[in-house]
Amino acid sequence: MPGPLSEQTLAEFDQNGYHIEKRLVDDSTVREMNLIIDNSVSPALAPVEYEADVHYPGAPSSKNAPGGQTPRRLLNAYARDVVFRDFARSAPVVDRLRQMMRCQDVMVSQNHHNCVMTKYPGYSSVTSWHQDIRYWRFDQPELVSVWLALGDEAPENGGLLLIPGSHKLDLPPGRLDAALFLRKDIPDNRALIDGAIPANLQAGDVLFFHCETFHAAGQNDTGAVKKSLVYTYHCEQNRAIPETRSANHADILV
Ligand SMILES: O=C(O)CCC(=O)C(=O)O
Repeated sequence: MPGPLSEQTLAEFDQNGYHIEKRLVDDSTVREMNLIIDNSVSPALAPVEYEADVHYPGAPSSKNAPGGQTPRRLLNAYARDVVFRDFARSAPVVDRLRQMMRCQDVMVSQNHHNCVMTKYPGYSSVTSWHQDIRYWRFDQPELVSVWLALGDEAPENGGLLLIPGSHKLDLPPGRLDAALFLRKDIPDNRALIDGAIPANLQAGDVLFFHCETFHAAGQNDTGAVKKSLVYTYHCEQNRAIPETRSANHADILV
């Protein structure tokens, strides 16, 4: 098992708002997860969010349009299979989160992410620049997402792009549009976006990123489906605001 993160890696995580850990998950687990996902998409096993549901640029206009049945997220990953649960609560993941969030008791949310993200050739959409905290409601905006690549991820197949250090920005509301995406018509935003880097990942790599780190992703222009398992975590003391979507299902102590 890999050892703890060094002080230098932790300082880089604090500074950049993300950290990539190469090969944190072994090949046989990646294969098992891919098999389960491949058996869950045709027909898509509910609960599912479709590309047509997100209304992002490039998404099919409705579920009846060509490509309208293309899955975007297989929801409730934690409940789908023990292999997904075991990853979510595995020591290499949880120990790193304890270090990054500086607390002993870490919880995984069943309300946010907790899904397998799929990106299909032909019908995938563009996710514009955003912070994941935009729809979440917690006492503190201190959550970390864990993104496990189940195959290669790069800009060509819609892999994530990140803006290093952007979790520390305090942007005035006018820099964001009505849906809380970075407005591209603002020169300062364009300068920010110019500083983005691709999170090039291979199967088994894990990206940890802060909930205020701006990120985006394009369409999948390759011939193969991209699949990633994603969870979001917070410290036990940082609670979801009651009656919000963040508090819909119980968080799980890992
Ligand atoms: O895979 C993508 O298009 C980006 C997903 C994402 O950033 C999100 O769901 O918050």
